[in-house]
Amino acid sequence: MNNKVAIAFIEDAKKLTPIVLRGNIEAALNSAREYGYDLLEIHVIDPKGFNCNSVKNLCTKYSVGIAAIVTGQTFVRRGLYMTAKEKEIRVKAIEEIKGYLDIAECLEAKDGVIVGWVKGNRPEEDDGIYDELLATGLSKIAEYSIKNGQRINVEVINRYETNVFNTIEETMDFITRYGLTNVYIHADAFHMNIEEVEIGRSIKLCGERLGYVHFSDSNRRYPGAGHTDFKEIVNALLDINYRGSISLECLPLPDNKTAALQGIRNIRKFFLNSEK
Ligand code: LER
Ligand code: MN
Repeated sequence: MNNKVAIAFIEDAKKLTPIVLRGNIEAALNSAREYGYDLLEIHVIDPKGFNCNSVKNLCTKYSVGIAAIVTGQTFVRRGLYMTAKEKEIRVKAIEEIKGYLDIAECLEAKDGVIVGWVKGNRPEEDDGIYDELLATGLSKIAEYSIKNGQRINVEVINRYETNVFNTIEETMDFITRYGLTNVYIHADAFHMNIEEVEIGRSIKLCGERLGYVHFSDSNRRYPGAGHTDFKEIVNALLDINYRGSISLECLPLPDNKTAALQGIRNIRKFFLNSEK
């Protein structure tokens, strides 16, 4: 398997948030290494209070790199999003995302920054300006990301969590329509299972534009604990020569350690079986 394998981490979250590693970041880096992961994906709660240099030293100490920095908490905890009709909220959201990009630069994140829920939601009465707002916001942060040697990955999320793009095709169309550079697709096996007609075909549609991938099963447990056809997913990733990381973002069930260990074991197994 040529891809690095990452595991998601957050300091604290609700019990059923699909993130396995929680708590102290040093303990998380230690666990990531112990379980065999190459990289940590950090859901940073607040970029302002984040001590980048100390995390950098810990990454060296535990020989674990950083895959990506996730911006979702900007929306979840502070209600900021890029498509808000209030300019003040949009400006604050974009400033925060730049803070996440600075962290990604400092930690030399391999895959960049994730823009998921921070895209926000369209109001029922969409008067057509929301695509414009999103495109403007994305080009601002993409421009910033080029300067700091990072990239933007737009996560495609299912309809029950957001109404701004639910399929890969819609997201690809948007990126092409607005000519966005340094903006990549972030595919998540759980969301694809809900929204895509043919998962393999959708992955192939991304080609070089696929920047990042989350793995969890149909029930959002570790890959292999549900009925998602990972063979189809992995074959498509191999077909397009995907070089980004595979990141475990799943429920910590039946417990955190089992999810982490079974997750990486099955991810490696799926790739090994497809590469044969
Ligand atoms: C949300 O369901 C998700 O998949 C996360 O990666 C968003 O941060
Ligand atoms: Mn995800």
